[in-house]
Amino acid sequence: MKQFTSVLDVPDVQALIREALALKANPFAHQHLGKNRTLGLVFLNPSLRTRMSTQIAAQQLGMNVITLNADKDGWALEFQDGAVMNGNTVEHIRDAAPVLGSYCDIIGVRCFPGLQSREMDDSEHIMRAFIRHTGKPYVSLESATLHPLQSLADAITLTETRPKHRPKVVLTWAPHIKPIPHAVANSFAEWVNRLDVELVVTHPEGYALNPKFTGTARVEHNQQKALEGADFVYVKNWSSYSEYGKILNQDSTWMLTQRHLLETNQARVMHCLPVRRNVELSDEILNSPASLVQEQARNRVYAAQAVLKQLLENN
Ligand code: AN0
Ligand code: CP
Repeated sequence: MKQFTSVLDVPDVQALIREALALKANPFAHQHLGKNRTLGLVFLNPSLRTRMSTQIAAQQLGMNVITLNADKDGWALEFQDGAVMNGNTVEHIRDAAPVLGSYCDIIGVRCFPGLQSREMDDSEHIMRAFIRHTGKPYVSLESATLHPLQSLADAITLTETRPKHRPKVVLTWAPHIKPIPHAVANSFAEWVNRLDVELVVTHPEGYALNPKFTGTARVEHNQQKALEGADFVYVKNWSSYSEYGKILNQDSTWMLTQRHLLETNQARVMHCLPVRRNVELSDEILNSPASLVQEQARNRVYAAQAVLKQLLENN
């Protein structure tokens, strides 16, 4: 593995999950691997979990870590080829990225979508520019369309808590006050489709995700019907994909509450965090044993560690 941008980069998903669980049991077993190697983390957007868990993961492998908050501390970057840079951008990615590549052995970048142009966001032009011009192994810290480290942590959490039968997993849209990227939902669907589970996606009309990522998942517009018999409910907001980046619906009946769980199979509830309490998900669920959100966040460390370990071993 030379890059980790999507489940498609992973040769064996089950082996990666097993690797993460082994690291969770013994996090300091490979401290020699990262000796004298540097991980550079570049954040074009905010982060709590991705920033800290990836740093801890790298340190547990013996790596050095440097973080650049490129949205605040770095020069404003230009990504357009041939741009006449007489505006607000100060440095071109063609100049900045090779510098990062010369300082670091592995590069991680967080680059949210602009949610203005679907074509631009779908092209992943920012991520692709970093990969191309740093020339180093790359780990996505959430790109315009996918958040694979989150999904790997979610797959680890599902594996740890999975019942004996083939579980039903429901990805449900929830309300939000801001236009939110599709990356977490796309990525969750893409990864869960690789596990031996039944995946159902539920959302109001107008919120269909890109089928490139949801694949064979069944779509059910009636949320209550979708939730029947669910073993896991993954709650997430996303903006419209067809009316790109727009908020079409803020119907608060879609907020997940205890009432929504009545017909489930005592479902465990998941969310990637940060969560808007009492907008996306009710306090009563988040404060109850049904919630898996802290387990998911903890597994971010071992997801990142398994990925970094493979990148160190193979490059
Ligand atoms: C981001 C998103 O949904 O992509 C980051 C989640 C990890 N969430 C928000 O912007 C609230
Ligand atoms: N879940 C997640 O990626 O959180 P952060 O945005 O805080 O990194």
